[in-house]
Amino acid sequence: MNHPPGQFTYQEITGQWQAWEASLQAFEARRAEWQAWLRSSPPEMLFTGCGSTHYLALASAAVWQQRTGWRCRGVPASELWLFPDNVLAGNSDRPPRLVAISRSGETTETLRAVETFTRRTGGDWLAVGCYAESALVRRAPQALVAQQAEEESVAQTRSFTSMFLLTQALAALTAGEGASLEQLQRLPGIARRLIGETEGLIIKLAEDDRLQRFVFLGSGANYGLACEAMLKMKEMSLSSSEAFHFLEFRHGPKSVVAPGTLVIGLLSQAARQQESQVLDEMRQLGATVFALDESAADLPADFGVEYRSGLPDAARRILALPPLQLLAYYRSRHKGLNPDRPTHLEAVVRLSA
Ligand code: F1P
Repeated sequence: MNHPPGQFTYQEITGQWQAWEASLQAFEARRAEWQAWLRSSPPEMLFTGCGSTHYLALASAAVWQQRTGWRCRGVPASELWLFPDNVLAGNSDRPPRLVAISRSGETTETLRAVETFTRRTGGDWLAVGCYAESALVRRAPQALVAQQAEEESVAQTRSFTSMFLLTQALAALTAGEGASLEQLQRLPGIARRLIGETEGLIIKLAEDDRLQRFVFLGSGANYGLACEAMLKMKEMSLSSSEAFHFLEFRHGPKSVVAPGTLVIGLLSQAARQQESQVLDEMRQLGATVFALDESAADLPADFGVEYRSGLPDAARRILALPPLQLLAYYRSRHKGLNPDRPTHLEAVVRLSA
C-alpha cells in the first residue's frame, strides 16, 4: 500500500515518547541483572557504532564518563575494526569493555569491530540495538534492546533517542553524578508535551526559505547530539548542515555565517555563559539563532525551545532531539522530498569485503 511521503518518519518522531516509556519499563524489569553487570569497573569503556550510532557512541561515552568516572571513549566502528592499534591500548593487563550500538544489529563494520575487539582483548561487551533477533544482539553476552523503537524509515529518530535513553539508564545505576533512573522515567511525558508545544515554531523555521545553511552547536555530551541533529537535516532534506563543538565554531568555521544561516545551539548548564556569548556573536554576524535549553529567556536568540522539564542538565539533554528531528522532517517535506527514503541511503550498510 502506498504511504504518503514521510508518514513513517512523522509517526516515528512524534510518537517516540512511547518507545521511551516501553524501553525504560523493559530496562527496569532487568534492573538487578544490570546492577550485577556494573559491579566490576573496567579500566576503560569503549562505545562504537556507525553514522547515527557513531554519534550516539560519542554522546553515551561523555554521559558515562561524567556519571561513572571511568575512562570512556566513542569511536567509529570502522576505526576499531581497521585501526585497532589507534583505539586499543597495547599494554593493559585488565581488558576494556565495549558497548556496540547498532539499530539494525547487522551493520558490517560494527560486527567486525566487535570481532576485532574480542579477538584482541578478550574483553566483555554489550550490544545496544532495536532488533532482538539481529546478529549483533544474538552474539552479545548482554544486550539492551529498545522496545517499540524499530523503524520503517531509513533515518534514525526514535531508535536513536530510545537507545540513548537506555545507555543513560544503565549509567544511572552506577554511583556518581548524573541523571537518576527516576529522572529519566519522567522524560516520556515531558517529550510528549514538548513535541506538541514546539511543532508550530518548527514548521515556521523549516518553511522559511531565507534559511539555507544549518549549523548545530553542542559541547560535552551535547556534541554527539548536535552531530546527530546535523545528520538528520542532511539525510532528510539534503541541506547544507554542519556540527561543531560550541566554541570551536569561532576558530574558522564561523566564516560562513551570513543572513541565511540558522545557528542552532544545544545549551549546557556547565558552559551556558560561554555558549551564550558564541550565539550573541553569531547574531552580530547576521545569523538567525535558535536556542534549545531548560529556559531560553535570557539567551541572545531569535527563536527558542524551552524544555521546562524541572530536570538536571544530565537528564534533559535528550529533549533537544525531537524538535530538531521535526525541523529536518518539515524542511524535507517543504522541499518536496520523502524523508522516509533519503537519497542514496539504505537502512543497513552491508559490506562484501
Ligand atoms: C548505521 C547507519 C545509520 C544511517 C543509515 C545507514 O545503522 O549508518 O546510522 O542513518 O541508516 O546505517 P545501524 O548500525 O545503527 O543499524
